Amino acid sequence: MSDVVTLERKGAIAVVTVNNPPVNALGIAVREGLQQSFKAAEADPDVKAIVLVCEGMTFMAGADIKEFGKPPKEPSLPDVVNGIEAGSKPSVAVIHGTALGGGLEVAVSCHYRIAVKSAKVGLPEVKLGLLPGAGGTQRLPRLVGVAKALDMIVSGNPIGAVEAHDLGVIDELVEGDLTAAGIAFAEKLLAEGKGPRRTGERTDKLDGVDNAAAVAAKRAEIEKKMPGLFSPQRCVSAVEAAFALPLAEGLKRERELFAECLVSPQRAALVHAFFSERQASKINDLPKDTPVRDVKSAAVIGGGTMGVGIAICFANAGIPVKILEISSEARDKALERARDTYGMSVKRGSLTQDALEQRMTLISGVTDYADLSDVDVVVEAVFEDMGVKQKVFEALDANCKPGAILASNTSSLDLNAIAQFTKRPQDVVGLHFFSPANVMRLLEVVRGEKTAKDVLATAMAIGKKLKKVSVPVGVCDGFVGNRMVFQYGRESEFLLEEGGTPEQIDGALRKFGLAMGPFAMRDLSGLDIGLAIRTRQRQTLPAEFKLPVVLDKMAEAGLLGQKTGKGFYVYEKGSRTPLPNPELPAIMEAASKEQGIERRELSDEYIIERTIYALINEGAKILEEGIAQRASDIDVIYLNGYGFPAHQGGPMFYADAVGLDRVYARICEFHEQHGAWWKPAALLEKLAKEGRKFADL
Ligand code: 3H9
Repeated sequence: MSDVVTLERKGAIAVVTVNNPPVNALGIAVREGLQQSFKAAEADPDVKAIVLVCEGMTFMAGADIKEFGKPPKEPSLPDVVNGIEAGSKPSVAVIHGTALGGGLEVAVSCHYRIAVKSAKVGLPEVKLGLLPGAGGTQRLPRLVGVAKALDMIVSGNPIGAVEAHDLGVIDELVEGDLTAAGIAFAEKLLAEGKGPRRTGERTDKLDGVDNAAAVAAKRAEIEKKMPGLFSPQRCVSAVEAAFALPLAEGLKRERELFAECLVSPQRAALVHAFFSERQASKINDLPKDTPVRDVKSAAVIGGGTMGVGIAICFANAGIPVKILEISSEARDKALERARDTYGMSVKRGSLTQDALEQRMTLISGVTDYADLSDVDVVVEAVFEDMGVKQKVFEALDANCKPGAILASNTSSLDLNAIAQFTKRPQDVVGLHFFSPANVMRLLEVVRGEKTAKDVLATAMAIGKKLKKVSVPVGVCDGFVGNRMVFQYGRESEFLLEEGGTPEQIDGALRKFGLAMGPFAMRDLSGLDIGLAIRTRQRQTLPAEFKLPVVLDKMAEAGLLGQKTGKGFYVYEKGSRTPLPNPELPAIMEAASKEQGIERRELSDEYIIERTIYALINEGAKILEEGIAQRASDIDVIYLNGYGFPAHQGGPMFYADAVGLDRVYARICEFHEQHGAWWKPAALLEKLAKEGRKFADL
């Protein structure tokens, strides 16, 4: 039939097979092939039923995302699915892997669905700034009811086949050969005299239910949890049409709303985020076939919060891990900490007690480096002090087997210097986890100047095993994420001295979409880290790099963040809700006075420029120096480690969207007004003057 879709007849059953690796996305060739195959099967008098099955790792994972933004090609997916549903012969979709987005829309346009138990189904379009645009918003509510359909479509989260079976999305759970299972199911339908059963014609799940109440509740939830997002409210409007309008009109309404989403800047940003994440794992000078070392066991040095979090990541991936501590008391405490951390997941209901016990069997505690002689990878997570790191790496060098990967979780120290403490710098790499390590998805994989290629490839593979988003970075102070955040933190403090308040600055950045503003974040992590950096900078930086003084004044007043109950905000006992700190205005005024600044009104737009442009300028310097491979890698780091809003695409994508000429011009003004920190990156200047974007690099 076509290269990617084939049609075969097995007795009275036509088998349509899609084979479009890697994920059977519904690009133009698949749409054409599907339409032609179903038409041919419909026209063949010897065919009595049709089975749709996919080759490879998954059922269709959705529309081909690469086609968005390009001129549309016929047949459209809505036309294909409407044609399948209208067919006069019963059709059966056989699902394995994931049936997502357009994939599920194809499946629900078939008259019956069977799936393997491990399969997942969902409509994740909202995560790409879209809504299901090929009938999903009209057909899913007819199968599962409006409330459940709204949950699935607005969250974008898939459900497992067993739940889908309970809900009536899947008719039967099967195992073994997929095509054989599909044929057997179709033959059973024929034997029982069952014909087409069109989802679009059903109304039983829509009738007699207060659908309007479900819609109102979802709208209120979106208003609260996702303000500023473009597509979720439109998802609701589309689902509303499923019960308010006849099918044909509902489908039309869905198309209109889909078209609005398709041209929204948020869609472009979210699709950028999707592809950037996948791109980040590809390293330019590392061939795909670079060998990877075996990693069957691990160790973590240091059983503090970070070390235990890292150990939990290994245990969650099924890799046995030893935690090394300096004493048996500290070792026992680390194991207790791991159990407590898992315990919280049990309390929340995300882990069973049995799973906790099973994972704890993978975590053991040791106090002697000799016990690490057999492990494949070690991650050091001790205090950030070069002297301490030296002792650890010398001990690892003396005790670990040849070929073991020696990783450091340092967030700011020189990895090349750390590697020199061993006689095998080629085996040393940075694995920079973000706190809490068992929760945060980001992993900066730091490549030292001597790190061997297979060690780097293995480090990236470890990240994947631990379900992290791994991004390779080079060695510099703070690597990519923290080096940029220093600039952002400093500028936000300057804004306090210039007239802003924590409430206003945090509020402006939250409106921009950040999960948390800089001051709420500072209070959470404690002011000491920022203070230590400031003190170091004061001793080492040339005089033209002015520094804010507000942190020092706060420390003098004992305002160190949540742990002291007071920081930029105050916190009532046992609460993490930030409340205005009445001591702060006087402190900020004193800081302004000391810096000779007259306080003034700041607009939200100005706050965004001063903080986000500081990130962008540093990001450009990082690119210039080759510390990050590509601008989109920086975006991935910010989206996954720093709460940057995905619908803004990351700082570098945002800069491209604003226009580099505009960003550059503003940075030049800041340079004039605020001095040395704002020296524009040469790369930014060059791109702005050439009318290019970071994405063009
Ligand atoms: C939609 O359907 C709209 C419709 O409602 C209406 C239309 C009118 N297209 O993630 P992986 C690539 S919107 C193109 O690493 P995994 C991916 O870039 C769509 N390419 O694998 C990567 O390429 P490369 C709704 C796609 O096993 C490779 O496949 N659907 C697509 O970790 C492997 O991907 C979704 O949003 C695509 N749709 O996870 C589902 N999907 O190797 C999006 C993947 O060159 N996809 N690629 O880097 C996923 O969630 C995951 O890819 C999946 C597999 C779970 C399927």
